[in-house]
Amino acid sequence: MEKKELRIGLIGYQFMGKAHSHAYRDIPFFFDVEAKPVLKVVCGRNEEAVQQAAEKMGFESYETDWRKVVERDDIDVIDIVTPNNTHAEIAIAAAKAGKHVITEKPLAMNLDEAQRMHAAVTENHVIHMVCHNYRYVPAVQLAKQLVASGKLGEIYHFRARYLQDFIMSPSFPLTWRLDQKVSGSGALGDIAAHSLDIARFLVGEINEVVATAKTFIKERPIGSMTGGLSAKVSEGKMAPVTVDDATAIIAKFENGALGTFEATRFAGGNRNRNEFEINGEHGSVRWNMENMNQLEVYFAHDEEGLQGFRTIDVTEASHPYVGSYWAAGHMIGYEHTFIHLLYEFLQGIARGEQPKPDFADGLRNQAVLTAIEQSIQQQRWVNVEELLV
Ligand code: SOE
Repeated sequence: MEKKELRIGLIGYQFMGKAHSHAYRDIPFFFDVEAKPVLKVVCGRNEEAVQQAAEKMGFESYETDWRKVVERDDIDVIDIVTPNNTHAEIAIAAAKAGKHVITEKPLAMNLDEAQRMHAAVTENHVIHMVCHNYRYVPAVQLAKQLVASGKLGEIYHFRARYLQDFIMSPSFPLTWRLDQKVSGSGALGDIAAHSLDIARFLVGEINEVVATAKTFIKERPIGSMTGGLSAKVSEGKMAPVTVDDATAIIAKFENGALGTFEATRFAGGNRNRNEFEINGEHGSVRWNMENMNQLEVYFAHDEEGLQGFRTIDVTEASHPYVGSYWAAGHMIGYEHTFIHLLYEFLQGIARGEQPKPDFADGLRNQAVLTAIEQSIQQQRWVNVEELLV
């Protein structure tokens, strides 16, 4: 039987555009997906650049105005990989046009936008997702299985550090990622948001936070991103940095666990060290993105004298997702996290079932981010629930 097709309209084409379009191309190759993605149209404001991107990434056509993509009858899915200040307007228009919608993280710039986005997708009965791709690392999924099965018992600690260093040089320009009006926040929304999503996924809801933040370099030359995490200076003019370079958070979970989070772009030598450790009553797990196919586990009931952390290579056919690729011991990488997440998105659309993380998760994550921002400004503990009433 001919498979149903899902025609994709991708808004944006840089770092995340590459990750998403590559994933759509690989999904039918590795997974038995029930609806086949068709790369229909990619959109960007620079016509020459978007035309080149369309050719390279394999899209049938391109547009320079996202509204035209949303209006097109031959599009089923709007995939938003543009800077954060554009997510709300595009996602709400897409939902109103009856398109399924996925957006890069964080969902929105603030709680008001997140609430309006969540209302739009639910009122219009479309499938929605936020691209917190690290949930879809097989080792993180295995950690979830261990926590959910009760093997770790009651969870006491969730400890996360997301460490990067790409903006440490004072000559790294002021791009959209350092401009509050476009990004909403710095290390907080960009990388702590991932750790918070993993914390919610593995441990449960966070209901209270206290935090502090630092901006180490207060002004930079104006510039723009050039792909990946590279950027170029566009004018000699300096402008103030309006976001956090680093944020440190203490959190209380609803189930009694205690969380600590550090997110920084000033951790020299750490290119993308996204890591967490969970300590429970009967054991612990720890994971680090720079070694993403391994999960370290400790079980308190192991024989005395032989206790300690041991490392599981998460490459066995029985492990989540990996059986679809290669024989055990043959590693997968960063791009596969997008393949798994977007596979779940397409399956969700094909089956009419809402996959996770969705806009409800994005909204809750946004409430935690807002609570953290308030805590930083007001130097006090902030309750997350109170922001949502
Ligand atoms: C930059 O900090 C960045 O590209 C983030 O925006 C991504 O979400 C993260 O996965 C990698 O780093």
